[in-house]
Amino acid sequence: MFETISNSLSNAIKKIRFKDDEKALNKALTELKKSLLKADVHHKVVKELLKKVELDTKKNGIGRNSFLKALENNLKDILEVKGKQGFVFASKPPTVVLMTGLQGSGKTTTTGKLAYYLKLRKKRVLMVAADLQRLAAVEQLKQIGEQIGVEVFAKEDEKDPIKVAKEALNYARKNLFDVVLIDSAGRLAIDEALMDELKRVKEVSNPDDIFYVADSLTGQDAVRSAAKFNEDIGITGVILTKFDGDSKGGVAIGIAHQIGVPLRFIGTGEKMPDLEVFIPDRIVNRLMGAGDIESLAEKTAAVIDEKKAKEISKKIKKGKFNFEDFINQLESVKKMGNLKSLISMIPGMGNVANALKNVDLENSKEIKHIKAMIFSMTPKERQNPDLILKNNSRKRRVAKGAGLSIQEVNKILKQFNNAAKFAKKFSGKSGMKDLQNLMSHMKNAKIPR
Ligand SMILES: Nc1nc2c(ncn2[C@@H]2O[C@H](COP(=O)(O)OP(=O)(O)OP(=O)(O)O)[C@@H](O)[C@H]2O)c(=O)[nH]1
Ligand SMILES: [Mg+2]
Repeated sequence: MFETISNSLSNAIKKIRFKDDEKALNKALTELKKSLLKADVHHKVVKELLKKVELDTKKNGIGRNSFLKALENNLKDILEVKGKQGFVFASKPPTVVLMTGLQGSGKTTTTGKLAYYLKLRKKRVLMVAADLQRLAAVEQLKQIGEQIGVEVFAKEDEKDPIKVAKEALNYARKNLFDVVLIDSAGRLAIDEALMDELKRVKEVSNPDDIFYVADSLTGQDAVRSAAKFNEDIGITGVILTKFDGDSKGGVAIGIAHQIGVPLRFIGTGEKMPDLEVFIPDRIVNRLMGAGDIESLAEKTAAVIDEKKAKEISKKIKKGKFNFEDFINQLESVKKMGNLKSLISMIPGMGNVANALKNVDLENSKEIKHIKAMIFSMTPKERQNPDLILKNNSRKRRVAKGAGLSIQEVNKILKQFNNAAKFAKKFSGKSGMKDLQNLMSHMKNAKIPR
């Protein structure tokens, strides 16, 4: 998510050679400035940050460590503003959230992503279709609701979003929902009619949070429009979307500081799991190249059922991992979102994440072939890959069903067999130890100095 900034920062840091003199410090500051501006951080924010880093470094004695410490502390200061972090539940349910933003910024998609995020955390969520401007808006939200299994409150033939919001809240209270997410209408630009409508929806729904959803690709325009929304209706959080695109990331560094409202979430793709909480401490770790094990652990904990995980690891140990397990595991990984953003949370893996930019786990040719093959198998065959391995007529049937050649099927079977063997070996005593060692290293990973 922050590979560009993180990489240019680490390049800047690498170039810094301190010999306790001011000339070296100035050079380091110039490098830092270049990398931040290149990442599109607003120039005023850069100036302020540099000044503080300079002062702090001098105060603690010019040196590489004091420079890095000063950078870390002041980055945290810039990212942290007064307000909530991540999703915060009201003391009395339902927690009501109003989603606002300009047209096409990603409000409806993000409403779905938040609902999915909360559903994985076992919350009962109601999404409210209060965008009655665009013809297909209600339908879009309904489709998302169906896809993630979250109820949508919609009123056919109703033209007044205020009425819809009101009724939705009554419905949510009566039916004991934990969270109500209200999707609102966007406009091409800020206009009175939009603000009036939002003010009235706000009045009737009395939201615990008002999120401003902004397209990170619009750069400083996102900051300006967020400031205007804050002035007019008062927002309590920003969500930046489309971070997976060409966004250089700088908006995320400056926006909270620039408008005085915390950045709460970041959208990193079009799919429902592609949402990340924005927690300043963790982001600074990522920026400084130390990864973000906490977020990674949270993400995996939310989608992996511990009991199932144990069953699978037992099977692996016995060498009994089969195609059915494979499909199930693939589904779990899909729930966690795009591979790139997951890998970038591992310390020191920023570059690997960059290399994976275009890897799509779901749609890669290999995975498609394997899936097609598995879906052409009988349940018995899925549970026991050997059945196909040793029987040519089964092999031919599966190949035909999957639209693959016998050679391709043979290759996949062989790969699967090797992978299962490898997994078995790795799950043995020494393998586990290696893994544990690796995990403890990752947990204790320090910012490289
Ligand atoms: N790549 C990427 N695309 C996104 C992201 N969030 C939203 N989109 C896409 O942006 C487009 C607009 O998203 P919507 O959720 O419909 O936006 P909206 O703000 O509800 O739009 P209106 O209701 O017309 O105002 C869709 O094609 C989404 O798939 C994201 O984080 N990454
Ligand atoms: Mg919408």
